[in-house]
Amino acid sequence: MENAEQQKKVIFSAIQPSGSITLGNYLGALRNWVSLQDEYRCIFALADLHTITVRQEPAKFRKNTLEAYALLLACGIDPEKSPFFIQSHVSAHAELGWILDCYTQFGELSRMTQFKDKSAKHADNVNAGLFTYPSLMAADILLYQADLVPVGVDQKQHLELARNIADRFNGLYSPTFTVPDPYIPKTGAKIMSLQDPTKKMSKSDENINGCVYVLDTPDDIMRKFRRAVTDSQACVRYEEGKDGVNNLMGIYSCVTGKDFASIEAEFQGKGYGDFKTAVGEAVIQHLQPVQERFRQYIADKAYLEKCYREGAEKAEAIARRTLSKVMRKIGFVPRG
Ligand code: ATP
Ligand code: LTN
Repeated sequence: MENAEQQKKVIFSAIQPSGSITLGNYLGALRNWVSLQDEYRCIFALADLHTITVRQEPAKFRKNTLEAYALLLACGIDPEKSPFFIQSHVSAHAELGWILDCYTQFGELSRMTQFKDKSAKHADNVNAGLFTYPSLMAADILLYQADLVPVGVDQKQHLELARNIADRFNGLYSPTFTVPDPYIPKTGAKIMSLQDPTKKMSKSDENINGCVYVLDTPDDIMRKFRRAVTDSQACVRYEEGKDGVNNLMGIYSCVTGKDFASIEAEFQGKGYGDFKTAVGEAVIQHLQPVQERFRQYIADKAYLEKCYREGAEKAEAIARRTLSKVMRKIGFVPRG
């Protein structure tokens, strides 16, 4: 039994508690995490150290973190199966993050599109952390010797950098890190904003109508879908250039399991009004049990604390082992 567990591949992933969790996070990432928990040895984290690369209001940051923790449990993360912790509770992340900064090139970081996007968006606070964010992300992954990292397609570039850093370190010293592969789901890989379907749905978007939150009320969800931007063709068909409709079809497909051909057949001869209402209803129905479980978890602070404390203890044991190995190879004097 123990051996079978050891032979499973390791999965690591994380999400930032930078705001309320969106339907994009849920369909693109969280739902997949849940389904991977039996087949793999999974470790999950809330990447709160990453979150402070954008200025946070302390009380709200704390609340977002606890809510995200409870919501992930509500989505089906099982802390008995998969250690689930808060990144700042395991200091090895910050330590290896610094070390890997010294093995990452300025030029590599300059090419990261998320840095370019976020620095344009927060032009008044283009801090060094925003720039070196991908080496901290590499540290998250490499500490656990992860084989696979499930992420949305927006994180692929960061993952490639993590692979390069791992390869470089292994080449300079000796094999130390497992070189991780991305694990990108086919459906739901990128859910777009309902207001600007050329941009991804993002929890830190200022336009809240573009973004459906997992904890939105049914009325809010319906209102946002009814207002979703489409086109002037009034025809439910998946086609290049129909970004708004394609996105709604993607969402509908994700929550109902129907493929695009059957969705097109279902709405043949119907207008966008009917289609948007159907998508809204399907999403509301899909999220309802998650919302119910969330209310139970968030009311039980003692249970939440027990879970994240135990998660950090389990994660720490693995992370320390990797960090010690790295430090020994570099030539740091052990404290003894
Ligand atoms: P922020 O707005 O703070 O950048 P975010 O909503 O983009 O946040 P992250 O915390 O960066 O979310 O991402 C968490 C996970 O959700 C990642 O695996 C990411 O790939 C995935 N994800 C984020 N947005 C989407 C989306 N619109 N569609 C599919 N997956 C997404
Ligand atoms: N950068 C990711 C969140 C994140 C992550 C990670 C994902 C931080 N550390 C490690 C996978 C593995 C994001 O913004 N989506």
